[in-house]
Amino acid sequence: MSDATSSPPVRLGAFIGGLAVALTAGYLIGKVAPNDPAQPAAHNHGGTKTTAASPGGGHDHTAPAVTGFAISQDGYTLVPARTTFTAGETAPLSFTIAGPTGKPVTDFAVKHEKKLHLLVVRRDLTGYQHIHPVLGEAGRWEVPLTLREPGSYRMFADFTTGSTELTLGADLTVPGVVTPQPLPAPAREAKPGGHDVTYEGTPRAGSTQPLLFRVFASGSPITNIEKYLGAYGHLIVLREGDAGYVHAHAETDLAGGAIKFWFAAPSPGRYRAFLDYQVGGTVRTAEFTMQVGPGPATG
Ligand SMILES: [Cu+2]
Repeated sequence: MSDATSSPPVRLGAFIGGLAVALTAGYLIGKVAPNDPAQPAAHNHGGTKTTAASPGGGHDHTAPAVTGFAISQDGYTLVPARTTFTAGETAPLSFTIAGPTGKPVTDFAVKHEKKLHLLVVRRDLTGYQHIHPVLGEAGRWEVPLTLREPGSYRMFADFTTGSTELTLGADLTVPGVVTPQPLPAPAREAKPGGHDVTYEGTPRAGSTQPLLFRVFASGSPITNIEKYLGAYGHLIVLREGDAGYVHAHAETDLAGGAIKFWFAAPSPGRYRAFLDYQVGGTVRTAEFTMQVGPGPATG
């Protein structure tokens, strides 16, 4: 995952020190509500949502709301059983979601075929994992987790209970010598597992734009993309610098063989986009660095 090609190793202490600066400077992990007129609000995985109010679901072209990725929000608290892991060793990641009464939540709604979606990524946006813990006794979630490289990671638990849709986040730490990776240069092609994946479209800040992803093998388009978790693709976009993110979903149907999303970035800058898709029963993740420009001029 992390071949040290460009950055000198630093001690974890220094790495975390830099993060502490970021924290005091107003660290925010946000989810962005895709401002997508074509998508039902139920597809929106953005931050806190109730079914009654969906500020990101309008037709306006104002900047999409960025909701914070807190460990506790709106009465719900993410409670990890452990947050320190050993590099390269598989260990259980276990946690509960404490509800407003303090007791673990047990009544989760199924969204995209799962009661909870868990994302883990190192803060330099490497080591992305999209995994699905199992709900056990008394509201305890558990999943085997392997963090291959030392560093500071972020876990995001994305769930719905009652009418509240939330994503709570917590830090995970892998002690050791950290080799932070620079964000790769923006590119429109990725090569996950023998495929070539390209995208068309121009992401913009505060403006919903279509993105079309096409999958090729040996130069030929792959047209038998399969549904994975109820959609032809799942797109998570993390912002460089604070890992603020969007979880968009594909349109119901393929668009001329392409996986189509509607995407609105919260601000100009660079992002890392992770496209999960399935072909032949195998889920692959195509990763792209996207350069997001300012939205259209408004008069
Ligand atoms: Cu998921």
